[in-house]
Amino acid sequence: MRPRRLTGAQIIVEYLVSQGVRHVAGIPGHGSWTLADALLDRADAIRTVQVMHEQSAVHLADGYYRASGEPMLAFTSIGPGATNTVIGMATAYVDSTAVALFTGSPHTTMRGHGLLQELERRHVADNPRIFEPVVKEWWQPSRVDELPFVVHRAWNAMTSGRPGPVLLDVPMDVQAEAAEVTLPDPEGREARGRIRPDVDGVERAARLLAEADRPVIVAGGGVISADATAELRALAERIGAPVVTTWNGKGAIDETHPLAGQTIGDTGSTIGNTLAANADVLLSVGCRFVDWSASSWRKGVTFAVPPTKLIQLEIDEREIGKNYPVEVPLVGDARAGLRDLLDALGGGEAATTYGDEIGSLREAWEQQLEVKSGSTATPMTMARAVREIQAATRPDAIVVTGAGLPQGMVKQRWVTHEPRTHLTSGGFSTMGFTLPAAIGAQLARPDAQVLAICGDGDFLQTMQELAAAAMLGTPVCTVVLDNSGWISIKGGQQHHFGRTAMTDFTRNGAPYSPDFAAIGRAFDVHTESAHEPAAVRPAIERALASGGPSLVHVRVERDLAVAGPDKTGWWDVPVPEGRPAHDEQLRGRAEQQHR
Ligand SMILES: Cc1ncc(C[n+]2csc(CCOP(=O)(O)OP(=O)(O)O)c2C)c(N)n1
Repeated sequence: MRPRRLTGAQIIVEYLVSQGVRHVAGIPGHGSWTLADALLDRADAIRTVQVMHEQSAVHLADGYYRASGEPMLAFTSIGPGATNTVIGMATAYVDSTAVALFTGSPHTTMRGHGLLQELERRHVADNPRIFEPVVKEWWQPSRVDELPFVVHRAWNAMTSGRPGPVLLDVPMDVQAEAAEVTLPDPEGREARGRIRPDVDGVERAARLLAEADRPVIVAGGGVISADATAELRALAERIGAPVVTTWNGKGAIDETHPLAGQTIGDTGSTIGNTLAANADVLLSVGCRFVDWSASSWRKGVTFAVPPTKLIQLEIDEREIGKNYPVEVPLVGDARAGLRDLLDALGGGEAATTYGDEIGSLREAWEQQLEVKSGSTATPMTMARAVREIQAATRPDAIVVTGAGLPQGMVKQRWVTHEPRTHLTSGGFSTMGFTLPAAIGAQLARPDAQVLAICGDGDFLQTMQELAAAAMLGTPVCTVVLDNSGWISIKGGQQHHFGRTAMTDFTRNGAPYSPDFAAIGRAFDVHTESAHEPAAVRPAIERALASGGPSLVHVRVERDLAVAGPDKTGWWDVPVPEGRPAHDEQLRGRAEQQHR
């Protein structure tokens, strides 16, 4: 490429264009005026999206990446705009999703002097250090001619190996100054190719799998981000192993496939937990074995490693052996590793001893689900609402959740058919994620039906993004499952402590909710209310048919006996003496795997 005279902001924007980035989202301020100005020049290639809170810009970019595998840029001004994004970056970091964040920074000539919105008492222009635990890498260039190097390093860091968010904190003068630079060609700078596990390990793993009576595959989010779902299914079919999934792994296999063992953990399925706990050989792919998926490592509830022998295929070597001892570590990319395992296994018949056990487990589980999902009561159960929402949508609809009962309910009861259609902040479980991430998913997949399934608490944290959806005309359907409170937290309190505090929304002793339908109308989006089971499906159908953004208000049952997903595993939360779950916690800990 020939040298060109470009400002710092132009270098960034031109690099985005060369990377094929089509959207940036954010809120400008004086700290990013130059970037906003440079974006104006490339409006032909990059669409700018205005959000109403910077947290949402990052969630939007995160949702875009989860839906498409393509990163985009979120941007803010200096100071408060930048710090507003920390929760979004933490969410992306914990779930290993690629998001690039640009923040404005004090002029290099003035930093440390206490510029408007500067954090400088411990170190000049100190904002990036707030982000240190939640970014893969961050840069604060001091000169414009550093930027060509910085942008390709940032892209490489974000997308290679285990993906994750990166931060570019760019001083205002560096954005504005110009230099004669040669833009890097992404072709020559990207870490292309896939890391393959070592051959010995692959052979040992293939032997173990071929000889297993009860092999189980546990698929995490790494399967989906590596686009390894075809290989996963082929391997499962080759060895006859059921596939169970973590929160972020949901979608790694069509949940109607005969080998789909569904989800695991405390709000998983009895199929998943029973199969995983009774495996003789477990192959994990791109999963971290966190407490929520592994029932706080209590032996025999979700996993029993050992005696189960674990083969751990994982791109990040630091995850190997972290939570369970491994029989065979396989450090590598999920897709490449699964292909290698398939090659090593060669042709042949599956020789497992499952018989019709998976089918029987599914039948029993479906009967259990029916109790809440088939309820005809009003107020309706959240389980019934989720069933009705699904009935109104296509099999490839994208569903987004962030926290609370809707997140667990969708994990447990939404039937996911395809990868990248179940998007959830699984690791950080972030209230406020749902709506902005759904807008991002819809931008990435304009033809898809995209549903943001929020609790009232989740929605109230970022509901202002109905304005973003309205301005964009993005046809996201926001469903507010309204139970007048933080009822997941209330349920946990009741279960563990035997009483509840601060979790109901009340006024004069009665449940309180804002008028969500009026909120929808106030933002001028298509609005529906559906408070009986039979009303939900037509309301969602009308909302989706409206062709624009919509809000569907659904009042759901608050009674804890039926409000949430079924508890299928175990979760360790410290409980003080004298509270009901205290002894159970101690017993659980005694049985817990020592890691
Ligand atoms: C940002 C953030 N704050 C607090 C929490 C803790 N938390 C988890 S779920 C939840 C309540 C969710 O309420 P809502 O969205 O109304 O769903 P519900 O469980 O009531 O159905 C809270 C407070 C969180 N996950 N994220």
